[in-house]
Amino acid sequence: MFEKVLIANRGEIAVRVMRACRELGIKTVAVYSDVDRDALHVRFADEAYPCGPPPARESYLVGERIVEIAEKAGAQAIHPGYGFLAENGDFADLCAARGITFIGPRGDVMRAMGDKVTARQTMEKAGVPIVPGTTERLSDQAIARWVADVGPPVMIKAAAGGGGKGMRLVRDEKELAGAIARARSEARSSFGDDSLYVEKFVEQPRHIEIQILADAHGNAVHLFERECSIQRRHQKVIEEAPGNGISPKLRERMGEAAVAAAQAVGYVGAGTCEFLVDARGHFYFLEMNTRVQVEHAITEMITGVDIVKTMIRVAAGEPLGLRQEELEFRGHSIEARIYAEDPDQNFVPSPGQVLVYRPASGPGIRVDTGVYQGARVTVFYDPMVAKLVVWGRDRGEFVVKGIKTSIPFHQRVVEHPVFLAGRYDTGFIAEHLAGGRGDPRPMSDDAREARRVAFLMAAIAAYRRDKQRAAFSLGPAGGRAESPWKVFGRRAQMRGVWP
Ligand code: MV4
Repeated sequence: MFEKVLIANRGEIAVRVMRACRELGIKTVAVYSDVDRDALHVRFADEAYPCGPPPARESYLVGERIVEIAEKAGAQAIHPGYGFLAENGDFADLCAARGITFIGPRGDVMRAMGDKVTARQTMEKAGVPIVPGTTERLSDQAIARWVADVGPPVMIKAAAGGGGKGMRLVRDEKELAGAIARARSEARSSFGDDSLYVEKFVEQPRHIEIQILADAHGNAVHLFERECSIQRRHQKVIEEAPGNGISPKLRERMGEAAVAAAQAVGYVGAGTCEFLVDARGHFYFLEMNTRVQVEHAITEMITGVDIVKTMIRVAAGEPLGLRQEELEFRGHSIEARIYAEDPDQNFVPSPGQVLVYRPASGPGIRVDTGVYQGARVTVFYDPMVAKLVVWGRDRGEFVVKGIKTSIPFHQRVVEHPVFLAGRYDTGFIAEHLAGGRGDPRPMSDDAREARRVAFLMAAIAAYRRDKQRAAFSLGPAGGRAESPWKVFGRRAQMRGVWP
């Protein structure tokens, strides 16, 4: 096992990885930019080294400098967290060339999955169902021919893209030429690679992803699914595990597909296969994330498996020590991502000092955070400051209340009848939450009043649900008379990220 690991990240995930290291008896090394001198991850580490000026391009993304720090500090491995260098195959190669273990899959595996066309080819070969479409980079003419052949609606996607960037929906062939041109130029400027491919558009899809774990000895397992359909502009807002309405049979088939995907590429570490699931319950591979994800914690809550410790162990060459047959999940977990953004002002960033920080706590509640009372939130990095992760016996028991700041938005989501019923797809926010589209036009007074009335009704409905829990219990077990979530949830407050 490693004696010392460098964590090439900041915020809640750096703290999360350091906690795993500590539990494994490993010393931790932090790196920090000039604005992060007093950040939580620096306080949490055994040692810390500056890595450059505030912009990530000049600090957290400078692979060569990070490796030099690891060498100087005597770290045998680097954990990249998520974002920054986490899915950079060249950085993994650089680590390997310098004799440092990159905690994650090999560089060539990351590059193969990072290129969506190569990923689709690989998955098709492995027998994993992909979204119907092309598995080649196409010229404008070839795209036009394919669309003329199968007919709209289609999605034009960038091979170098992912996560919704450089993506265009075409519902009418008349829009095709313009969509291709825009997709190409966006891909060229965002990724320096304008190759495109086409997929059939999947209507009202749900985003279901499977967590996998694999070791260097050929063992691979899946840890069931997460549902991440509640997104705003391709940013996840709320995630759940298990997914809603996923039958044991579908779960098994998706899990087997994800394990086959991992084995096809010789994957080592923690990874996630993203699928779209359509209204008929057909599933299609979308992309593979070759890192630990923000939402890994909800899977940890329902399975009891520590994903971060496992990825460190397998990077050190240890066998997985988990067999698929012995894995099971219990209860239901939901994560709310707390962003330093004002949902009532079109989600503008809200940097400043955290004046009051009172996280929820208690049985079944986990808060992973990168801040503390008195910490400063800057505009330089991702605005996610904390994750509220909760566990309950079933989904009907679950009410999150009293998150006073960053997210009245979460309350609007979790109190919505469609959310409570678990019958939503990726269009939920746009369809059901006024202003959720990030509409730049201010709401009319009438619309605001209508929404106030809607909230009141939702609040009353929620109150009635609490009163008549048995009648409203949505999960299999039937609820208790009093929900613990109400009590603990109300304690969750994070007030005043003031400019
Ligand atoms: C799609 C799709 C429908 N059909 N592809 C968005 C992010 C990127 N990972 C893929 N995305 C989508 N690809 C086809 N062929 C719908 C989406 C999509 C979406 C997917 C998951 C979660 C939220 C979403 C919101 C809008 C669109």
